[in-house]
This record gives sequence, C-alpha cells and structure tokens, in this order.
Amino acid sequence: MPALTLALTVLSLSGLIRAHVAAWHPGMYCLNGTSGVDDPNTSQIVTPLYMLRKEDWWFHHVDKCDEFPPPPGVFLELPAGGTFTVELAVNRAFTTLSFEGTVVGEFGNGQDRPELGVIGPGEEPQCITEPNIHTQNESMAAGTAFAISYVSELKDVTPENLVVFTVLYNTPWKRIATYSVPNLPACPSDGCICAWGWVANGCGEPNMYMQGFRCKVTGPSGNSAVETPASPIWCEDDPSRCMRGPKQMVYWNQLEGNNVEVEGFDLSGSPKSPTYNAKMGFSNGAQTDIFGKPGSATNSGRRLLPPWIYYYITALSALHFFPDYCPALLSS
Ligand SMILES: [Cu+2]
Repeated sequence: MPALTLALTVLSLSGLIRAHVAAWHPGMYCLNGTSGVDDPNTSQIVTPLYMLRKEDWWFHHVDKCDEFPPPPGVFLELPAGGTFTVELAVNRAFTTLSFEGTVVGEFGNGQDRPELGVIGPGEEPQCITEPNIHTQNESMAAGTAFAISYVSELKDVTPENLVVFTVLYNTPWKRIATYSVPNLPACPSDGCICAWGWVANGCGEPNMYMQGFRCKVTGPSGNSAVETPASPIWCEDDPSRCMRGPKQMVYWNQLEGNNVEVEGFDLSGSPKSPTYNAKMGFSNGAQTDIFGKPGSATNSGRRLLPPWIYYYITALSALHFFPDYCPALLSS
C-alpha cells in the first residue's frame, strides 16, 4: 500500500511524537498547512499555542494558518438542532481527508489501541503520550468546544462576538467526535466563522488550541440571535458561581489576551486548568443558554420571497390599520 508507506515515512521523519490534536474537516483553515498545495501529511494546525502574543495565537496566526481558508463554497455545516462530526487527529494523514481514509484508526494517530486508558487493579493512571491527547483515560479528557461568530470574514471576529455553542466532554479521546448544535439562527449569505478550542489539562505543557473554520447553519434555523458572550469563570469549587448565558472561548496561558486566570489546584489535586467542562460552567452538548429574545435574529437567510415584497406587505397592512394617513389611496 504505497499511500500507507508514504504516510509512515513522512510522519516518522517529521517527529510525530511531539504532535498534538486538531479538528479536521474540509471547512477548516489550514487543511493543507500553509503550503498552498494539497498536503495529505500536514500537521501544521496541530501545533499548540503557548505564551504567545494575541495577534499570534488568535486563530493560529503564529504560522499564518488563518490566511489559508477553505476553498470558496466549502463550509463546516451546522444543522440547527442536529449534530455534526469532525475528526480529532494528530495529522491529516490519519483522517478520511487523506489517502482515501486508508490510514485511519479508532484513535487520531491511525491506531486502534484498545488498551489505552485501561489499568489493572492498584495501578495509577499514566499519561497517554501516543497519541498526545493530554490525558490518562477517557474520563479525564479535558473537553473541547466549537464557537461561532456571525461574521463572514475572519478579520471581523473578536472575542466579544465569538460564542461557544457546543461542548463535548471527555474529548479529545477517539478520532470521531460528534458535536450537538443548538437552534442557531441562519448565518449571513457568505457564511459564519467558527473556531474549535481545546485547553489541555495536565500531561505536558499547559497549552491551548484554537483553529478556524468557515461554517454555516443549515436546516430550519432559529429566530433568536446569539447574544454577546462574557468570559467564563472557574466554578468547580462552587457551582453556584458558574456563569450562565453565552460564554467566550477560553483564552489562557498566553502573553496577552487571556480572559481567564486561575491559580492553585482543582478538587482532584492537580494544577487548575480552565477547560471546556463543568469546572468552567460549560454544560455538555449544545449550549442552549446563548440566545436572546425570540425574533431577535436579523439574518433570515431563507426568505421565501424577495425582500421588497415584505416592505410592500408591511406598507399595505399599515394602510389597513391607519387608513387616515392615506385616505386618497384607499378610496381610489
Ligand atoms: Cu498538546
């Protein structure tokens, strides 16, 4: 199998052991790294973000991944009220996006590894390093999230308009990851910008991950706008402090632009890590507390008739209820 041989050769040369995890989908930025040509072996987007300046960590600008969008018309589709699936892997080679899916496994490093996370009686859980998923087992996996911004250009995304809309506890773990979508309103006609996030919890450098996607909401969408998010706060020790409502992504352990500070240890005795789970007030699954009033969404996105018809109908009904304003029209 030449593809497999090629993948293994290139991967062994490129120091796979140090790689971490990214979310792979055709709608992602940096699908080919920054090569500008099809690169089935890239792991560029997988590089963790740690102690960087804001302009560098924001959407993985440190290596210009934010400058390589998906091809026109390719989106991560988010079915309102449904689910979508991405592949969490250490290299594109180990996803169905490369080599016709011939090098994929249960885990994101191309292997099945049924023994991972399994320990015998009396043994302490050990950090899993291959794949480098920063955990000892599934139950200790930190959690990952997707956020959405109702703008169509990445340059218009800010921490204040990028809202976490789904969280998947106990990931990254295996390759396949399926996230739930709340009843999001439709995107502008050119789509939305989404981001995947992960804050590692132990087992190595306490880094974070942020990568971009072009995305759009599909199917019958909601009519409530997503509201302005606030910074999430640590609340493991006092769930009554957990912030309800729309939350920003977690920006942590960078030189600037952090929106979360933690110190000390969590209830399990490990150094606190502000991860996408209950410790930071994130519920599992679709985040249903991010919306404003019904009818507040401005992007209808799927009008049945051209816009001028709606103005015409509105004007006609105004005339009907307030005929005095235009008696001549009605009597003619
Ligand atoms: Cu890592």
